[in-house]
Parts: sequence; C-alpha cells; structure tokens
Amino acid sequence: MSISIFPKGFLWGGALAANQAEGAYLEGGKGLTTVDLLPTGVKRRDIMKGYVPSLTPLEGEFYPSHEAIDFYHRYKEDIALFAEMGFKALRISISWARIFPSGEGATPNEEGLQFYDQLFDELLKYDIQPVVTLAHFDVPVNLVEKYGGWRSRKLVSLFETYAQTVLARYKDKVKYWMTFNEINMLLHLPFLGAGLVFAEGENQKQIQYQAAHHQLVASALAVKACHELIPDAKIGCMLAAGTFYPYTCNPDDVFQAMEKDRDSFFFIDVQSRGEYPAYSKRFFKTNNITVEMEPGDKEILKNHTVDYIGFSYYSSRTTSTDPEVIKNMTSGNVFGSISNPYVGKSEWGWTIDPKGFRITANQLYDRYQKPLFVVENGLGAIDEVTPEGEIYDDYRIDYLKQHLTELGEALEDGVEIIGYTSWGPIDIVSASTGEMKKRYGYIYVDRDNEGNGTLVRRKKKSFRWYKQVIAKNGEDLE
Ligand code: BGP
Repeated sequence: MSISIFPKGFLWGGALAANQAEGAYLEGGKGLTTVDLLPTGVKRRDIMKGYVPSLTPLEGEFYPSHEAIDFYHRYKEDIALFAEMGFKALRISISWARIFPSGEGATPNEEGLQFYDQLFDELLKYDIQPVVTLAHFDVPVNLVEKYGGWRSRKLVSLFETYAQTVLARYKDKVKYWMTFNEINMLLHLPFLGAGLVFAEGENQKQIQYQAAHHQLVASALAVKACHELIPDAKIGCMLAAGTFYPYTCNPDDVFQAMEKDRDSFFFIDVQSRGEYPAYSKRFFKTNNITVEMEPGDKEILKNHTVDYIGFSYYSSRTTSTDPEVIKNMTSGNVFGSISNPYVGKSEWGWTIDPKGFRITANQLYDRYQKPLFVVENGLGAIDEVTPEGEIYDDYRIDYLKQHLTELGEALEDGVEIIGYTSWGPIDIVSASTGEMKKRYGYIYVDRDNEGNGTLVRRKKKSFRWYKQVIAKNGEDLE
C-alpha cells in the first residue's frame, strides 16, 4: 500500500470571500462596503485602481456583490455539499461591515455576529474547520468617505476593535485566522485592497505605502489580539504569490525579477520577520516615499509576527528589461507578466504553471521558515451544462491534479504545509472581472453575468474527483 505524502490531518477544503459569495449586501444590518461599488464591465478595473466616480451605487450599473450567489441564505445547503466532498476546512471571510456597519462605533451589530455564529456552528457540525480572513477586499464605505480608507491612521484602531470583537466572540469556534487577504494587492488595485481613492496629481506610491504601513500595524495588532484571546489558535498573513522568472539569464532581467518579487515579499517580510526589509530604504528614497510611523510601531511589528504564511497561487510571472519583449504581455493578470513560452494560459490569459507552484512554495518556505497554508489555487473557466444537467469539467480536474502533484513534490522537498483550500469550491463572483462565467467551483451555480438564473446548485464532475482526493488524503489524484 502506498503512503500519502500529504500529512495526517492535512486541511483539505475550499476558500470563499464574503463579498463574492454572500450577497444580501444590506441585509441583517450590514453597511455598504467598497466591493459593493464595483460594477461588472469595463469600468470595474479603473475603480479598483482608485478612480472612483461615486461612493454610492449608480443607477443603470449591475453590481454583482449585491446578490452574489446568495450564500447568506443558502450556506446550509452549500456546507452540506462541502461536507459531502469530505472538506476538513472552509476558508471564509467576515465582512467588517456586517459587524460594524459604518466601520466604527462602540457596539457591534448583533445580527451580523449571529450570522457568523450560525455559519461556524454549521461547519463544526460536520467537523469542518473554519479558516477566517478578517479583511478580504471590503472596507466599510463610511471609512472611505470619512477618512480616505487605509490612508488614514485612524483605521488602525478601528480595525483593531473589529478584530478584537470577532476574535473574542468566536474564540471557541475558530482556530485558524488570517489578517489581510492578498495584502500586496494594495499596490496593484488600491481601492480593492485598501479603499484608496486618488485625486489628480497625487503621489500614489506615497499614499499606498503609508496605507500599507497602517495595514501592517493593524495586522500585527490583530496577531497580538489573537495570541492573547485564543492561545491555541494560529494566525497568518496572506500573500498573492507567484514567483517572477527572468525572461533571460541577462543579469538585468534576473535583477528585475528579484525586485519584482520583493514588491510582494516586502509585506510578508514585515509580517513574518517583524521589520522593514533592508532593501525598502533605497526603494523609498528612490520613489520619494516617507512612511510616517508612530512611536511604538516598530515594537508592535517586531513582537507580533504571524504563525504561518497563507498564500494564493494561480500563476507564475515573467519579466524582462527588453522593450521588444515586454510588448508581449499576457492579458488579465494584475501583476503584469510577459507571456512565458514554456507554459500554458487560461481562457482569461492567466499563466498556468504547476511547477511554478512548487517553486513558489519552496521559495516562501526558504525565506520565512514558517508553515505555509495554500489558501487559494484553481482554474477560472467557462463551464457548459449538458442537456442532462451534467458538467464535465475535465480541464479543471487536470489543472488541480497537476498543481496537487507539484504540491506533493514541495512536501517531499521538505516544505511544511498545513492545508490546501482551493479557490471558489462553489462558483462565485470573480473578483477581477465581476463575472459569474469565470467559474472555479466543484459545484455549479445557475447564474449568469447579468444576474439571471435560478441559483440552483449542481455537482460537476470535479466534485466527485475532489471527494476521492480528500478521501485518500491526496494519495491518489486520478
Ligand atoms: C484572488 C482573490 C480572490 C479571487 C481570486 C481569483 O486575487 O483573493 O478574491 O477572486 O483571486 O480571481 P478572479 O476571481 O478574478 O478570477
């Protein structure tokens, strides 16, 4: 009998975000969040970048987060399906605006707290561990209006209050936490990552790094609160990962790839090592950035580092210093990557590179020497439903199989990995495009890009496949 290389107790499961699944955007006392202002269509990208026409939803636009897949009302049915697949963990996020509708105030919204209580109870009923992200791309809009989002120091203490509230409330139910989803996203999509809205002529980098400092301090304070309130819990950071390859062995390309990796590592260097990395000094100087710190910030960062490194991996990235080569970018990737001739691409132009997953995991483990948690990975693809109601998503099975094979290799390489929660185990709204047709799920949801459909759930072929993978603890990926 062969023995699985996946350790006993490995946390197999899936990952969701409140704003992409719940819907019910103003129900149960919830306040408006930044993601509720992201329409589908061409304007979405500019808004995510910080060019925001209005802080209230506009007539005539379609906002997919408002109903999403109605997980808010259907979570019991969905969790039963996750349990049927044998999930050991489900990653969800708490919407800050369900707990504090305006992001501030002394009293949390009891109805919001109760919603997550019931959600966690439902998971625990099936022995599914909740893995909870405190902030997954949603800042209460009031905080953007009043303070300019994370550009303001004020958000640090407001976030701390929110974190303390939910950590204390769910201390007996939730043992895996994460602070900010894809914290490095604030450099690429600053409204999405940090509620930043820019005025003409501002030094955007300055604002972004100041906001980053605020999030890093807030993250450390959440780690502190978690360690104090739930000593047996683990709390991690979360990086949108994916190694940069140099396009050639020209040292200029190699150096540039290293620098691009550092753009992302910067955040985790602070969250995991507890201090600003040496290279940041020169970077700040060259870019005219002055990060204002308060007395005590350095100690907060140093004393409250994360327990594990959560990361998403979809693609590797490639970079070059050659002006001719950089004409050949792939579409649809916020990190900006050159087309890599050695690997494939998804229907949305995202690089498909399973070996890059192993490389990325090794790189992160070498750098931080803390356990890793793969909290997102998967293939966004168009699914066809046959007249019999079946979905044969072999391409998704293929993608996942190849990535899990490489994850197994990483484990053999000695990398410590807590678990694997694939992205969107049930179809949800795409973060980058707002589409429904970009599907990641093992469970199909009948809803289209315009919001039509019955919301009925159907098991895809990959549902049966993933169930087997989990049952055999990854020993057999066929
Ligand atoms: C990550 C986000 C998720 C998610 C995923 C897939 O960046 O953390 O929220 O959506 O990417 O991206 P998309 O939905 O754009 O395909």
